[in-house]
Amino acid sequence: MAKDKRVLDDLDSELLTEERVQVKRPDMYRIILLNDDYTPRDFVIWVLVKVFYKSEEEGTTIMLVAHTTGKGVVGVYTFDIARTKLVQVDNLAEQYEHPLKCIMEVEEGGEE
Ligand code: TYC
Repeated sequence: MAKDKRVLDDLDSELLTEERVQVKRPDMYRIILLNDDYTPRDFVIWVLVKVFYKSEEEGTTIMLVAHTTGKGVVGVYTFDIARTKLVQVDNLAEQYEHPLKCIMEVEEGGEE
């Protein structure tokens, strides 16, 4: 009897609640390169190589897509990385006095 009581006491002292942690992947952000009529093509490619670590070939393709369709997808990043890269593009564009612009949009489908 005394032994049974001890078993029950031990069970009581244990945490019997199951912890359920809801995990959700962070939202991701697409960076879009916008075309304009003034920024030199080579400058656009240079920015894509320097800021986004694209190869010359990838940079050229992305630049040409933006040039011909109005915009081109550069890549998908977490919020902080996307924000940082946008600021870097803005700073380079301002420094070299070109109107080059990128925007970021949320990528739907952050998974549960
Ligand atoms: N349209 C520009 C030109 O003809 C080149 C360019 C391409 C500019 C892509 C911006 O995102 C851009 N000089």
